[in-house]
Amino acid sequence: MTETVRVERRGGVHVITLNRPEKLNAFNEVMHRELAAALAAAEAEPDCRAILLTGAGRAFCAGQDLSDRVFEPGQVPDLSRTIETFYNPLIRRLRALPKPVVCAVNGVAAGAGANIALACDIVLAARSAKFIQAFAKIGLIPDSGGTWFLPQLVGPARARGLAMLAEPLGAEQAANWGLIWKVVDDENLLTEANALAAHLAAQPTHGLALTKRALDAASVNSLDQQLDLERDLQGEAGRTPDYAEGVKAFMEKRAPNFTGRAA
Ligand code: LHQ
Repeated sequence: MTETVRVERRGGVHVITLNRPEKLNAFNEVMHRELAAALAAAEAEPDCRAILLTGAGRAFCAGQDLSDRVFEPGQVPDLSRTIETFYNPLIRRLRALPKPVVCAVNGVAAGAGANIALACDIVLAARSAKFIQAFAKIGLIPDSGGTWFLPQLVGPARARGLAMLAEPLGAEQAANWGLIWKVVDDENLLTEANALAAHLAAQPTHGLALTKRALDAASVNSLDQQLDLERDLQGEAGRTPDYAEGVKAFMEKRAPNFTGRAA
């Protein structure tokens, strides 16, 4: 147990809970450091084959802790430095993590908190949860990948509305717009998210890691380049023991027993 981030190991799943409920799990530097350490440990531990990220209390995450950000007259803040030091490495780590990351958005997700959720691979949200690109209300731009994720996920018109109006978007509409995977009744969120993460932890982990890489590359590649990438990554997937096991299990009409290993 750490101060601002809780980690529980449940089988092959590391459940990581943002734990500053009195601040709606807003990020200070300690929470950034503890989350980075928890994700690094999940990545390094071979027994960990999926991650579930959620928040303690009634919120998922309210973004940057603004009580850390009250400036004296004449003091010029350096937000680029904060982003370079903390938020960008976090988003890059979530996207590059070679294991599936499920996010259970248990309540409001605002500012960077919303975009950290969108950086995860599969996002479930409680029916009462809301996504708020709160940045415009304090003179900022959507960060933590928001200006990239939003147009990709919901298209340019809705991305502009969300970014410039900073209005709350309910979980159901978020799912209808394609921002997230699924809405779940509040009381079932954690049960369903845990089951999904446990399912993913028993899948061919290396194949899923290669799938993440291919999907992330698609936004900058031409079809030709993407076909070449798929050829290369599929070659690698085909050399994993899980491919051999998957085919064998199919032919033998039994459930596969995947190890998740690369080779
Ligand atoms: C908070 C916060 C919070 C501190 C609620 N901080 N205390 C990156 C680079 C560098 C710098 C700048 O930022 C960034 C990225 C960003 O994330 S910028 C965007 C920062 N986040 C926001 O602007 C969201 C601010 N919060 C809100 O708009 C509301 O609190 C939401 C909509 C999240 C929830 O509203 P309510 O459910 O009505 O709750 P509340 O407002 O009453 O908040 C409950 C408590 O949590 C309250 O404290 P109190 O002592 O009065 O009970 C808030 O002050 C505190 N809190 N968010 N970000």
